[in-house]
Amino acid sequence: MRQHDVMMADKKTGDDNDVGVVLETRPKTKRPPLYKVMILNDDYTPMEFVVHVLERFFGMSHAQAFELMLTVHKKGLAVVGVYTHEIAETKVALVMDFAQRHQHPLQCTMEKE
Ligand code: TYC
Repeated sequence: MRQHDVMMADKKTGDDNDVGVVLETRPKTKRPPLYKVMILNDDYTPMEFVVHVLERFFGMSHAQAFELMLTVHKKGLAVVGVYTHEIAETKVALVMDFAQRHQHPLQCTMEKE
């Protein structure tokens, strides 16, 4: 049967084969939203404690940690890492708990990038 004849047959019977299904041509690769984790300066937390926090929870070398601690000390705050929501939330909670247990007022917060 010719294409014209098929179409005419469909028109009469409503026997339509492609009923509005859109097929994906590309796979979805959506990235999750990211969050900056920051630490804030204060007048009381010892420098060595901040360095230890950066090594322990943010995987920095001693030299990297010392440098970033000094940035926070001078500028007031710095981004210490960028993570997905759940990981950022966990880092903030771990740092805040660790600081509180050592009775230091160190503050750690997160913000959408
Ligand atoms: N300002 C603190 C001091 O002089 C050191 C410090 C650095 C505290 C970074 C907090 O996030 C901080 N002892």
